[in-house]
Amino acid sequence: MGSLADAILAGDRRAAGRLISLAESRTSDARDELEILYRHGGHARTIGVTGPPGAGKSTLVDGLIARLRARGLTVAVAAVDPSSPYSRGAVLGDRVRMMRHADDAGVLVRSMATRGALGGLSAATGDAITIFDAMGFDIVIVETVGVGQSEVDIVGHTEAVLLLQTALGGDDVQAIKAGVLEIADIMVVNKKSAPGSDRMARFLRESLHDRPLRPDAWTIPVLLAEASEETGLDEVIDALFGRLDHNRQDTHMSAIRRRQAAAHLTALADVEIRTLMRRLIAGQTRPEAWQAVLERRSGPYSLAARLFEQLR
Ligand SMILES: Nc1nc2c(ncn2[C@@H]2O[C@H](COP(=O)(O)OP(=O)(O)OP(=O)(O)O)[C@@H](O)[C@H]2O)c(=O)[nH]1
Ligand SMILES: [Mg+2]
Repeated sequence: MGSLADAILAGDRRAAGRLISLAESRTSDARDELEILYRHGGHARTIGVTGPPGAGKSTLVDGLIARLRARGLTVAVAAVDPSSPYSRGAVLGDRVRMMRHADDAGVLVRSMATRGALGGLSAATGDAITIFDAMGFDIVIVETVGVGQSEVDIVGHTEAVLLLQTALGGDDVQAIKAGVLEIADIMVVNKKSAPGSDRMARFLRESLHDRPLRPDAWTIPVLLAEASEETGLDEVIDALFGRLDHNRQDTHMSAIRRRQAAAHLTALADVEIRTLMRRLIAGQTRPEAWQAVLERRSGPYSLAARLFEQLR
């Protein structure tokens, strides 16, 4: 034990990739290594980038990498791939686009698998952050499609969340998932040359204005960008650093650290409980219990309750 962790601490990228794969399949081997690495971390600044499919998240992240590198900062990216075959091309596109950083030792991009683990994606994302942080990357970016609660869980691991929107596709504020809106620290209307972008930005600003002041007294900036043309990216970087500086005020930081730790802990515990439950269900060898459900003499409700009692 500890050999993978040692290699990773020495900067071995292949070892990092191996441990992420182990973490994704949630083998217990990963746990001890991650535990070691976690104790070496706590220095990386973490950024979440979320938004609807095709909003330009990867394009924006690519532009951010270049600017962060220009400031002398090292950057690791965990990109959560959508599992639907429909998005496969875009995912490949991610890799191609980010290839321009492929020879840069200060940049590491890793796709996170969405298949396989039992709802373990959020846990694995937290693990990837643990690994990149231990390797000494200054900035860790998590890219994930913002379509549901699981994505909100994923960005919960980060301390600054950038929400990308576009005026395309008829999206409007009402269509933006409330949970994602809750967690956004910076909003960017991307593809700003598209018709309706200004209206969209105004709409966002107005609805944010009507909301109560956040406990951390942070005012959410709404920016416009054209990621593919690299326009508006300096403003996005400034806003991001503004947010990170704001977080440095210790009262905010401790709340954020607690939220991040809670997100990771919840994700890990979720996986453990699910795995245990599946094992219990698979090992439910009393055929009469199944038979009763199949013949509708009893329901899955009482059976589930009984299994849960066993779990307790
Ligand atoms: N016109 C225009 N196109 C853009 C802009 N940003 C990205 N695109 C294009 O939009 C498409 C999707 O961009 P991606 O960066 O892959 O978007 P994404 O949000 O990462 O997509 P998923 O990860 O699949 O959800 C690509 O064809 C980009 O070239 C922009 O600012 N303007
Ligand atoms: Mg993408």
